[in-house]
Formats: sequence, structure tokens, C-alpha cells
Amino acid sequence: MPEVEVSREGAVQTITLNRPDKLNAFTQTLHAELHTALEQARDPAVRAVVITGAGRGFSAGQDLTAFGESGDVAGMLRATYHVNVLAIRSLEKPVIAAVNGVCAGAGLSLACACDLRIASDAAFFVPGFVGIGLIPDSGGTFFLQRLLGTPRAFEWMTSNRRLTAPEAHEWGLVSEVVEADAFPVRLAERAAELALGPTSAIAATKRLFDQGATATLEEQLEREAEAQARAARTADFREGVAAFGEKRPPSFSGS
Ligand code: LHQ
Repeated sequence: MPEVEVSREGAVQTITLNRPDKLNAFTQTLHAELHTALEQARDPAVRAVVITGAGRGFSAGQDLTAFGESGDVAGMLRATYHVNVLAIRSLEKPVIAAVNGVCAGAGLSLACACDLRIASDAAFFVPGFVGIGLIPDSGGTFFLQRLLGTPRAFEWMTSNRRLTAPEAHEWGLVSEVVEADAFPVRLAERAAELALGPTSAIAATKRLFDQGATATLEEQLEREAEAQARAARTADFREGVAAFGEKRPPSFSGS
């Protein structure tokens, strides 16, 4: 059984973490297969990516039975989690975390590395790390601080409190909560909607937000000007303007 399954529907690639008996906890194999799946997602024909989990988990983070305390933890993080978190950030298309269920530890960090999170009402979120005496790794401190603000992120990450999907929505951690039965359909609808968007402008928006986190206003204004000049040369911009003039919905090609 592969530990990561990949499927494609139109321009949407779905990546399913597939160790349901262990709530999709990360192993070396799962990391490697996730990396391959993220490489495949670079195909320009893919215009939106969904990451989800099989069974009742999104991911419970590191498989705690497949990790020895004498190991090279920093080296392991760099070679596995870091590579995949950076691969998600560098994908030039939107990546949705479809949080179908339990989301803990580095599984939570992975969800936060995505561009948006949609949760099933069966999902819940647990820091995990502090429960076993660790710090939030795999981008946890980076993303959660930005998503929630320092006070809330600090309090949550040091409490190990279990957050329900509606609470996560109230906090802005997820953009939407969907009834479990309706989750696959709503997700497919949202992913297809994003895949029909002006992908190169969406990718540039993603990059600009990432750069903006540490930029001065002057730097960011300059980056926006350069990115807008590129966007204004795309077929999608021409199509957008033509569709506006003709009072019809635009048909974007992504380029
Ligand atoms: C698991 C796990 C798991 C293995 C559930 N591993 N089997 C990076 C670098 C180096 C070192 C360590 O870590 C990291 C990054 C990290 O991610 S650290 C944080 C690791 N994650 C956690 O500490 C979470 C541990 N899991 C839990 O606290 C609970 O399982 C949660 C709250 C996620 C879910 O609770 P329940 O819904 O009650 O499910 P459960 O506990 O019954 O789990 C179901 C099965 O999954 C069970 O197996 P079994 O054979 O007994 O049915 C668990 O043992 C297994 N499982 N998480 N991380």
C-alpha cells in the first residue's frame, strides 16, 4: 500500500496521506512519497493541489514509534519536513489543506504551510508537540504566529488544547467548516474553482504574501510593481479585460 496516494481530476491534483490506522503519522516513506507527489504537482497542467488524509485523520504528526531519541533530529527535520514544507510554498499554484480529521503536531504545521485550510466538522486540531516536551517544528512557529498572532499562537502551542473545527474557524485558522458528509463535494467544488483561476496571478500573489512577511513597504511596493507588470503581459489579463468588456465570465488558461 502506498503511504501517499495521488489522483488527478481535471487540473486538480489530490494528494492523500495514507496511513489511516496511524492517523497518517509521518514515516520516512510517507515523507519521500509526499515529496514525489509535490514534484508531480509542478506540472503546469495542475492548477490547484489538495492535500488530505485517508480515514479519520489528516495527520497526527511524526510517527512516534518510528523515531529514536538518539537520532539526528535536526538532520531528520531538514531532510524530510523542511523539504516538503518548502516544496508547498514554492509551488506556483494554490495548495489547499483539506483537513478531514485529526490534525496534530507536524501534521498541523503541514496544514498551516498550505495556502488555505478547509475543515470537515469532524476535524480537530491539537498542538501535540508540547504534550511530549517538544517545540512546534516544521514551520509551526512561523505559520501559526502569522495566522493567529503571537499571543493566541503562544497560548495554544503551550497548552496542548484540543481545538474543534468551529473554534478553528472562529480563530481564522480555517477558512471554512463543512459537514463531514458534504466535505468531499464542497472540496472538489472549491479546488475546481481555484484551478479555473488566473493561476500565474494567484502564484504571484502567494509569493508576494510570503515575501511581504519580512519586507519594508518600499520593497513590497517595488515587488508589486514588477509582478503587476508581468501579470499585465499575460493572456489571462487580456482575457479578463475582454470578458469584462463583453459582460461574460472570463475563461482563464492559467498563463
Ligand atoms: C500514532 C500517532 C503518532 C504513531 C496517533 N505516531 N502513532 C519531529 C521531529 C522529531 C521528533 C518528533 O516529532 C516531530 C514532529 C511532531 O510531529 S511531534 C508531535 C507528534 N504527534 C503527537 O504527539 C500526537 C500524538 N497523538 C495523539 O496525541 C493522539 O493520537 C491524537 C490527539 C492525535 C488523536 O487522539 P485519538 O483520536 O484519541 O486517537 P488515538 O490516540 O487512539 O490514535 C489512533 C491510533 O493512531 C493509535 O494506534 P492504535 O494502534 O493504538 O490504534 C495511536 O497510537 C496512533 N497514533 N498518533 N504521532
